[in-house]
Amino acid sequence: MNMALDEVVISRAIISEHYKTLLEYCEMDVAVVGGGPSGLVCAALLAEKGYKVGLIEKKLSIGGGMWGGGMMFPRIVVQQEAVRLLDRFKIRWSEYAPGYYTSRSVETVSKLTAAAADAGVEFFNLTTVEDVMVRGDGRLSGLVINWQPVEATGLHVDPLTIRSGYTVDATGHDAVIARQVAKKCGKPEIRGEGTMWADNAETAVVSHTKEVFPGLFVCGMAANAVFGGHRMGPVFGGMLLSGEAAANQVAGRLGS
Ligand code: 48F
Repeated sequence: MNMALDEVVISRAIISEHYKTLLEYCEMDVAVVGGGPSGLVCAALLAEKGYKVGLIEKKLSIGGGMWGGGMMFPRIVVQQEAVRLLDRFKIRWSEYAPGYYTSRSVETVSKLTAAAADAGVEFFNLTTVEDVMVRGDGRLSGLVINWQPVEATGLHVDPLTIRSGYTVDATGHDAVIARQVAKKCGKPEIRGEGTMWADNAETAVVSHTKEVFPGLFVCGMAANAVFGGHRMGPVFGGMLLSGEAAANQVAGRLGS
């Protein structure tokens, strides 16, 4: 026999489940800010290792700049070095020319997101990081968050603060967290992103993936924006590799 659905039970279920999650994630091992390709890979790999990882994304959807492929053609290009990561996340690809592999942007975002969810990453979408917590020890130890619609509509509503063992700035071209730390604490130096130069940018993004302030790592385009690296357009191997590099470095700090 079918039970009649009660609207209020539906409301209570949503409020009580997410309320529990919010309380639980007031403190977490790693906060990844930005749900683009680099943040998704970083979050998924850290959660797979057993860390408590929250992914904070200001938009409604996860996926950042990957959905649109190149100029709305929903395909991305990945170079040889990163094909193993496509395989790891069971993303189908085909070889276009030696060294150039393509995959579908929608499938790629979806499978990275599914892998992160399967690994236990908790998603906080529609949530903006608007400031950082740096206390007497001079270390980034937390994030000041608010609902994105509050920011978008300019409502005067005070935010809340969460604590994270490590933070990964995966906010893309804007490098929002690193810029906020630089503005408030005087470092790191933000050089700003360079011109289009795909080959150079793709190598640099991995070497620029590092801790730039105590407690703060940068990955993806945010890493190139901090260190003055170039942009690369719709070749995404560097984003995946940078997310992996950030995960390995953060895991190295957290230990087992
Ligand atoms: O831009 P994005 O996809 O970052 P990424 O991982 O990848 C870059 C590529 O998409 C592409 C490229 C490479 O080929 O050049 O641009 O470096 O995703 C960044 C995400 O961060 C979110 C933003 O909405 C986006 O989904 N974000 C930005 N600022 C905030 C934020 C913030 N203050 N709070 C929460 N999320």
